[in-house]
Amino acid sequence: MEKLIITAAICGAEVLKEHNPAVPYTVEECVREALTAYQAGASMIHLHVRYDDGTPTQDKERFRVVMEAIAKACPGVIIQPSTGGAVGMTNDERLQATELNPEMATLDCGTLNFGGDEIFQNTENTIKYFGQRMIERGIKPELEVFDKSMIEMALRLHKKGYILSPMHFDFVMGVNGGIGGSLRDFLFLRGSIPSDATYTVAGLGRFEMPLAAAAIIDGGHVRVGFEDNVFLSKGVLAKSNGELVAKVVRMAVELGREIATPSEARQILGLPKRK
Ligand code: KMH
Ligand code: ZN
Repeated sequence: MEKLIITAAICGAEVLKEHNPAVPYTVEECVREALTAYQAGASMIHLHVRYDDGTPTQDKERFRVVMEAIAKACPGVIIQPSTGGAVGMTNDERLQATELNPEMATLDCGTLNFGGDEIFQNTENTIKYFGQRMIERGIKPELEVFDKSMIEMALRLHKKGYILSPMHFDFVMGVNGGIGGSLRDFLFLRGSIPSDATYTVAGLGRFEMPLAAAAIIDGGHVRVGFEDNVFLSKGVLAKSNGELVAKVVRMAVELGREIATPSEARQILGLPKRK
């Protein structure tokens, strides 16, 4: 079985210090959180950026500063900026980090009810536009799917040439408005992707660790972090993203799955070698 790629989604756009005081907003806090995750075994950082007051932004310069600082602190780590941003942002606002030519970026594959009156909008044309941009710039998309229908969309746009093989999916499970977080739902998604595709699973809240266990056993990969879950166990806040990564590492070790280094993760995902 391939080694396990652990992604840390350290920050998100919605989670606040009110939910967990360790949620990072400033550049220094982002570096601190990325470093705890990297030292614990994460080979990839899924990154949103915020202004110092916690307001989400997709500002290119903010991304540049945070990405450079994380790259310096965590040599070799794969940095995967979000093109999802936050609800209500325009496409071009969301795409700014692609101008920095990251190795990877997220590509959200459908529209989602996001609670209350909020809609996370990704029309077919938006997905095509983002896919085309990533092909032009040699960025490997992580295909964020919040439901089975979004896998169908990704496969359709793959056939039309907007997404290249081998595809890499992120099953984001248990989001209000998306698919649930049960093992049955996981198997449904997992059985719906092409045989040459890779996947990671990001379970929201209480679904995070059970779905991590399922992916570890299945040969998939795992995403954890404050974007998805702020608790280490029921009622116990994680002190850092690193604590969540360390828990996944312990589970993987117990289940006999080795952890991928960043360069091994690049190989598994078919990314070009970097230092
Ligand atoms: N913050 C959500 C609206 C992504 O990073 O691509 C979108 C999101 C997905 O987090
Ligand atoms: Zn995200």
